Amino acid sequence: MASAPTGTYAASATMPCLICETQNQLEAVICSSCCAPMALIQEAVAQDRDPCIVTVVGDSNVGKTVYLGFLLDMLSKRAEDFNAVPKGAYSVDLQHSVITHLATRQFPPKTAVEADQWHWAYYQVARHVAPSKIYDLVMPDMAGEAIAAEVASPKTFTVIRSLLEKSGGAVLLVDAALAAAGSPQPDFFALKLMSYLDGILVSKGQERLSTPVAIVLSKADYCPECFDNPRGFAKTNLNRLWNICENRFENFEFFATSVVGSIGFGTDEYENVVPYPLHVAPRGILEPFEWILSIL
Ligand SMILES: Nc1nc2c(ncn2[C@@H]2O[C@H](COP(=O)(O)OP(=O)(O)O)[C@@H](O)[C@H]2O)c(=O)[nH]1
Ligand SMILES: [Mg+2]
Ligand SMILES: [Zn+2]
Repeated sequence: MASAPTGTYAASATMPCLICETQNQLEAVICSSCCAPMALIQEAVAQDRDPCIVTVVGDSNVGKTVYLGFLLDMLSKRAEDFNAVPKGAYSVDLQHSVITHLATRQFPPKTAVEADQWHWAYYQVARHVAPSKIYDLVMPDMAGEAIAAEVASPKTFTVIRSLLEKSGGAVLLVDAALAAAGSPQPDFFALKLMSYLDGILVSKGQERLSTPVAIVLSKADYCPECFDNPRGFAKTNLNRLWNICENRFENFEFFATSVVGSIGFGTDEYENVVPYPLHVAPRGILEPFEWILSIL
């Protein structure tokens, strides 16, 4: 009969999650509480710097996945004077999926609501002008439904709150095409999100909300006037959002973006009319991001 092991049964080593601070087993792949990949934490510990988290938020279907995929792709292709290195192959998955779909003239599929299915990306970004300053960027691609659920009743998706609490900056996507067509939905959703963000930042003890928030008017190819004057477009078509920004946020700016140059319409296998991107012509993708880094 084997003798009982003499070693101690000390709890095996744990590590706090970078996002929600829950203790996880060292060998865990994703955080048991918020589903952030534990590889993030290991990378961050190895860097010995506080990572800079930039969170992309917005309603379902505003274009978060497409925007984030393009942003990461442009950064890793050394756009402007950025130099970005993905840390871990999992970081490339989102970019890979978005670019591959658009190359075959399709938009990527809808992001799953479940947090354990989200793509997370961890990139180290430096600029040629100041190569010694390195930003560790953590950017998850979240589902709009999850963001809406959390904003409507906080603590439904705690990962979203933890992320925003830890974020150095946020990118809020607003569907400019819908707003230009007269729908109040983009304005109300953005207003709710900004007031949610306001609440989080206030509880962090910031009296003046200095966290930079870049408001990205997406799908601006449908309403090109956005590019000429994004602030003017927001004042006219997103007045509630404009007012809360002006009243509560010290650092906010509006940007117009679009990823496609032209769109065709066809039907899918269920006979639904769906848009097909005929050619890719990214505009205004890097500017919001550059602006956030200039404030951090
Ligand atoms: N016209 C136009 N449509 C876009 C653009 N980006 C996204 N879309 C449309 O918006 C839909 C949703 O995009 P997605 O990135 O999945 O949105 P998410 O739900 O916020 O992640 C896509 O399927 C496209 O139909 C763009 O730059 N221009
Ligand atoms: Mg998505
Ligand atoms: Zn966690």
